[in-house]
Amino acid sequence: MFCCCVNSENKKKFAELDAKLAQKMVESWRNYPGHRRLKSMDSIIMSFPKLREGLRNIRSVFESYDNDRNGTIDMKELKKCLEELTLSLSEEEVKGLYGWCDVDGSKGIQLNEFIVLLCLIYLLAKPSSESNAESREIRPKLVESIFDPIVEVFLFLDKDGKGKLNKADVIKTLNSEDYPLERSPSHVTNMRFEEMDWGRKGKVGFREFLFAFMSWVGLDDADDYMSS
Ligand SMILES: [Ca+2]
Ligand SMILES: [Ca+2]
Repeated sequence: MFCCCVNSENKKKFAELDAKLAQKMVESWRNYPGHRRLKSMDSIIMSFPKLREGLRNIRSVFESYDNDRNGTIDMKELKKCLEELTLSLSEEEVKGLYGWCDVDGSKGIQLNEFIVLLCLIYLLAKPSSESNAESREIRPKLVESIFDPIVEVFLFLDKDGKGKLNKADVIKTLNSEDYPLERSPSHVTNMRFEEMDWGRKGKVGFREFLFAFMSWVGLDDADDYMSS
């Protein structure tokens, strides 16, 4: 019984975090102009090698916190990491983030989950507009240069700026170009969307998008993950 309560409590916590993130995307869509410069999927795909390289660079950060070198970040290692990023989060918040990003339930944060975790912390700590509040910076150079372009891709696909991707818009955008991952008809773009749409709700938030995106750009670990 107790266990069920904890789970539903967690679910509520994750839903709150997802809502916060969606709100952040709505604000970014309005306040940051970067995504309006993107014209087509083609131009986005041209940037995949650079993005893949950037994401790979996070591996060294990951390894520096994986003290026992077992390939996953456990709760203790994560706390150390957050401390060094000078993020003062409560025990509850750390647990929330940990569970929110440990999506495969493997009781540990693997590299791709760690990338998502860093990105979500970066986004949620980022001020809503240029003029707004002071920013809590997380290794700004490394992190910004990697995550900002990925956020722009999400915002490009989010045609109505509501903070979630809807299926019709994504499929339309992917189909309107030569989709170079596979030049195939709509069932492929359907599949691409379904890779992201875990809850089969026809709407995809940034967290789900980011997991799928790492696999699209060809990040090594992400592929194992998506096919497992
Ligand atoms: Ca470890
Ligand atoms: Ca995991």
